[in-house]
Amino acid sequence: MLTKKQVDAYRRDGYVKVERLFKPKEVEQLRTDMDRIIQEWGEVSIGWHGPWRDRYLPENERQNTKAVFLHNPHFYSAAWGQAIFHTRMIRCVQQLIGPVVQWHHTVLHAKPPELGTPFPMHQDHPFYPHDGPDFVDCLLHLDETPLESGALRVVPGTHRHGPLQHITGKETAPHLPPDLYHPDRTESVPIPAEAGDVIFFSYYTIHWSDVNRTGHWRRSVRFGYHTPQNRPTGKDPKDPNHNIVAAGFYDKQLFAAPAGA
Ligand SMILES: O=C(O)CCC(=O)C(=O)O
Repeated sequence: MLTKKQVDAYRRDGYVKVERLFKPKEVEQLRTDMDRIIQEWGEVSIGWHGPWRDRYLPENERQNTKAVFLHNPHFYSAAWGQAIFHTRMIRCVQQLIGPVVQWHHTVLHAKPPELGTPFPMHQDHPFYPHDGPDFVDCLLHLDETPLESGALRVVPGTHRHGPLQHITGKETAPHLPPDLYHPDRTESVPIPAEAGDVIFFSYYTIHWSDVNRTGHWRRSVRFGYHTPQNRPTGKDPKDPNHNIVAAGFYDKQLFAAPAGA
């Protein structure tokens, strides 16, 4: 459960961290399974492509970063399937967006040791645009995540701006124009975390993270949840993808209701 203070902080700042929401035993199981998933199914890449790299990394590091990204860990592990319905996490989401909650995605973002990839400033909205504000990203930390490991950083209050124009295209991951939004000019708050901590943030909240410069993995898994009224932009709402109801009941009235109703 979130306290009133935590709910208020989310509404004001667009994010809130809940410490040890996943108990050590739960984290242990998820970590063990994730190790195996990475070993058997994971592929190392440099991370997100795009011109932003020239503005965030020194020349000798620009194309040498490392990342393991992996969608749908529940394709491989029941523990990760059950995590979609993790009672304490879902209760928090309900407090933030309401009683009926749809799961949208689960994705691993792992930064390997030494040069684990950074992420440029962005909102998550352009990655999975929906037509309303009630979309919460939940970043579960599997490892101790000090600042030097590339912890998440957020720009408080930016969720209130709604969707912003991003640089997009075939050659790049969506990111905010560095001339307008860049760590050198845009103040952000770092959120170091422990294993089991979850950071809840709006998909409108501007965030980024730096290189992992430690000798340890920094693995975090993002779960996305939204209200059924918050529909994917440009898609048929009857599209069967991503419609797992994680809390409550999706009744016909909600289907007819517009976003934000
Ligand atoms: O894991 C991170 O540090 C950032 C990930 C991110 O940008 C995201 O989840 O959208």
